[in-house]
Amino acid sequence: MLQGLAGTWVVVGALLWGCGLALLQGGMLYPRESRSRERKELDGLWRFRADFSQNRRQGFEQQWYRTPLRESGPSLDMPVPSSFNDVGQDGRLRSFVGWVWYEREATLPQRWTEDLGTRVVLRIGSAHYYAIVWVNGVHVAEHEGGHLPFEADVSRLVQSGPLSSCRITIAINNTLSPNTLPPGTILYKTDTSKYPKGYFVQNTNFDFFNYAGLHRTVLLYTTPTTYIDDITVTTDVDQDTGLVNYQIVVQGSEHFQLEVCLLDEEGTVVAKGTGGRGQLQVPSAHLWWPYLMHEYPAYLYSLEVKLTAQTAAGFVSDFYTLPVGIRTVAVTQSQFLINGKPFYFHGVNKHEDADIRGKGFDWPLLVKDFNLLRWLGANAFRTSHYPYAEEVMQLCDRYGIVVIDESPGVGIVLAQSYSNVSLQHHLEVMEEMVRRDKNHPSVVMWSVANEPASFLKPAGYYFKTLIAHTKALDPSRPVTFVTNSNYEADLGVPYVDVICVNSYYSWYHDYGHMEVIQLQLATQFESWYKTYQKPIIQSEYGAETITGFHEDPPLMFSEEYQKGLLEQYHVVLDQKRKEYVVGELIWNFADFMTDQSPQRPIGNRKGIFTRQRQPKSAAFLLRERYWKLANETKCHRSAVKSQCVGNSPFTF
Ligand code: BDP
Repeated sequence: MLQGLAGTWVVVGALLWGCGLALLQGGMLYPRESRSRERKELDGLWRFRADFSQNRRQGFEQQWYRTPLRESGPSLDMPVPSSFNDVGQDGRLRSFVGWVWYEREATLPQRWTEDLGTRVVLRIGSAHYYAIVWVNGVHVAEHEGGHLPFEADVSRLVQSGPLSSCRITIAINNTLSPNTLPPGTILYKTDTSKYPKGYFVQNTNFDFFNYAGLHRTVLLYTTPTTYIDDITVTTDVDQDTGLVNYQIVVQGSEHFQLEVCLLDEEGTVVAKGTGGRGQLQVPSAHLWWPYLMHEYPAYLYSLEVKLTAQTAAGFVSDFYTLPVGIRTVAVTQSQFLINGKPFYFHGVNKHEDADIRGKGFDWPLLVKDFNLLRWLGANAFRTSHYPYAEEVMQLCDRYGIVVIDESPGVGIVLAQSYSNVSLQHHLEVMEEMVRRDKNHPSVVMWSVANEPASFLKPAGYYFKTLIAHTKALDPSRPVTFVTNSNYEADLGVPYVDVICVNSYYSWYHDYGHMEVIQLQLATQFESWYKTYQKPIIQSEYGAETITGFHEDPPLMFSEEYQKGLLEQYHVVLDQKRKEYVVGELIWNFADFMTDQSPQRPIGNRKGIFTRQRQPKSAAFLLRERYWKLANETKCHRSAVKSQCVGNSPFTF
């Protein structure tokens, strides 16, 4: 349904029918258990060895994957998921660049190894950065990129003999190059009066520590050999009827039937369909609303898909259930609309980062973060600066936290990083990301990059191509990248749907002069808007703050300065949000680890929470603000003026 909005961009969910993932083969459904599917997580202790040899290639020269790792030398215990950098006491491992080797045995249920109608898949949630995988010494997969899952069908290997276990070896290299995402460079220091022979360092143009390892769950799961490979859902609303468009891809047979059922949260079937594509209609649909925008936010239906196929071995069935939120997203010249209502992003930028585990996935940390977000009254975050774990996205769906889903395109500042090789890789990464996250109602916009040198000549073609490709993959969502370039010089912004701008007034310049913030920020907004007439999000602003430092009058690094700086921004945001500013995301949710430098006192301290998730004074300031903003939205929606009194958080 094409809506006649006056704006620059209109949601066209139905067009997704025509969408084809041009370069990638196959789906990447989250591995869920069902009547036909089992999963076996391989989290826990793995054997580990870093290859400290001069060329870092000893593991390949000696073929460490051929025999158990313990046979080719000493190994360490390494937890998975976790970064390897911070768990040990060896400084060399913390800053290691090159190949590391992980290995573990998996014991397999008898049916998996004996039933030839079972397909066994090895899935790696994230291996940073380049990974090669062997099962029982046989190469099964290679993958480039540290933040997205990849898989290998290992059925043939585990079913080829009387096996009760298999040995999984994963070699991972965290070296970055000008063509990787994010980019980086290796610098050899050849002055032998200063550096030992062969000395090198890895340089990056991003501001977070290049943690590496197996950051997310590694697991084995099964499907029947004829199976549901991919599901794509887009939704729309017609009056009060919810429209759920689905498209299902099946692998393993050409002769099959598909039945789909949509269930509400009570488990009642509200719509049914058959076939590989179709539209389900849900009268009086419960829409998926963001947190604090509705009395019942984040309503999720369940799409149950049943596949039956006739194979040589008889009838097989496969079942997969996908959570579905019915909602629309649209952008006008000055608004961001969710379900046709103006949405104002009041939230944070995050990092996957914590003590000891680095970027390793951790349920307690995740639940704590979501509790903090909801305490804060945040309704949104950006996955700065790479795609986060799938479980994070699932919680966003569940709690109604709106997501700007960002690719690892951070630190694209070298001319070489605009080459065709880089662009091709970036296009593939967008495909992997859209393929993984396309069905999350919480994801309302894709961000293809953060703070690229978008003033460089090749940036125009690069971003035009990248954004067009992302829109072709998913015409149902707007696309952006986050800029810190000058509005007159930026060659990528003409192609975005929403302008996302980062600025650090009175932090990286005009140190200590908070009195200039209002003027500079107003000029920033007005210049961008006059040039493009597109909605604007203040996608980063903030100040470094060491918790417990107090100075009044405020001095830089004190809690008072962080609060004062934020308050200056808020004055202008409050004026401009009445016009075309549609969001504000603080930098950053929590303090996080970076490379060592004189500007980073054990990491970046711009968090409103410490790295251990304790609030600084600014967290209370933002909490008051976000709940007030939420109250306004609620009042706007329901026109219940009596609930708009005061600043205190309301509860539904
Ligand atoms: C911005 C970057 C972010 C940095 C932040 C900072 O987007 O990654 O951490 O600045 O300097 O430019 O704190």
